[in-house]
Amino acid sequence: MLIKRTNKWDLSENDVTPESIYHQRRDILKKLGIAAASLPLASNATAGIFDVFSNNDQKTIDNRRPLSTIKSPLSDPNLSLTPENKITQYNNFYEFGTDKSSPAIRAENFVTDPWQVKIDGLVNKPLTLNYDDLFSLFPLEERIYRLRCVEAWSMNVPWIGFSLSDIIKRADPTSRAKYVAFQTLYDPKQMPGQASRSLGGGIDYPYVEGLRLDEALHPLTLLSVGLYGKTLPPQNGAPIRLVVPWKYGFKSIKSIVRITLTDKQPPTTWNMLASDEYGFYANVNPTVDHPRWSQASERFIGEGNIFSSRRQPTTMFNGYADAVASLYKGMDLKRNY
Ligand SMILES: Nc1nc2c(c(=O)[nH]1)N[C@H]1C(S)=C(S)[C@@H](COP(=O)(O)O)O[C@H]1N2
Ligand SMILES: [Mo]
Repeated sequence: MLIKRTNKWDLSENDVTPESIYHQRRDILKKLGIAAASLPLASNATAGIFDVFSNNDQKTIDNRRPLSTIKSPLSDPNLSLTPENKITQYNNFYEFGTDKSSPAIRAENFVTDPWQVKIDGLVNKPLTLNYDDLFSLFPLEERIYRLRCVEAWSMNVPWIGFSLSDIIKRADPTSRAKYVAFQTLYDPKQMPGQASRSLGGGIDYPYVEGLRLDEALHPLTLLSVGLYGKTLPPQNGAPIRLVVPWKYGFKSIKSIVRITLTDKQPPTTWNMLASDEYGFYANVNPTVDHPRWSQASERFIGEGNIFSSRRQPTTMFNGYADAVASLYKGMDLKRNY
């Protein structure tokens, strides 16, 4: 490829794919009667054929726009990135079905513009952001973070966004504000999982999440509007989603329409569904197992086939202990899981 490499992710898929998979792909193409050389390997047109997570070849419409970003000291440039096609095709977004491959397919036509996010509750200056505000109100930073799902898999993602604290400060919380509640869009016409209990995993929608105010104001807590240099695909929570890198992935609520400052700990979706398995805090902690599986290690989703992804130890607060451990000083982290 003659593309100038300005970023890690400008590597062609060729470069990040082990030889064996590469040849396997050529074989599949041959069987299908497609000349390998005639197709760009990383294009959407071929993605379905090679999708190791699903066995259909439906395309997702890519309306993603490039975003320009500034560097952030909170980004970890040493993390090896999970390939973009895995971040965008192996998802948890139950509003679009419970299979990992469902969101990319079912969210294909999800409308994210126009969009509104309300910031209300215990604030002196309630505000409403429109779609364009999400990309223009604050400088967009790139933050390469670890993402650890409670299901014991992990990815490294180059998110784009701004600190949640920027928006909270603008709304000017009153002294009574102690927590922040988040809500995903409720639109069963667009989100089939909200219209069907079986498709949506039995969750009572809208999906809701919450943080303590000091967690919400921590600079690492990100509102993300993009990844891999472009706006978010719908399956990753377009147009705006939360990212709290030291907590299990389910805290990182997608497609947010409302952020409410409150004086009480807000109800959270997975905690309501199974409170003995999913707590309010949900801090990544290798010493506190899920009742049904160990949290001591995780399957890192990197290059290559998902089933041969390597296992690695899980670290306290997902590797962010130096930055966030002080938030939980004196707390029993086994009880407050
Ligand atoms: N609204 C909503 N937000 C959600 C979820 C969901 O089902 N609905 N799943 C969560 C879970 S369990 C994880 S691991 C992450 C996955 O984010 P990703 O698909 O961008 O990797 O989103 C979280 N946010
Ligand atoms: Mo998750």
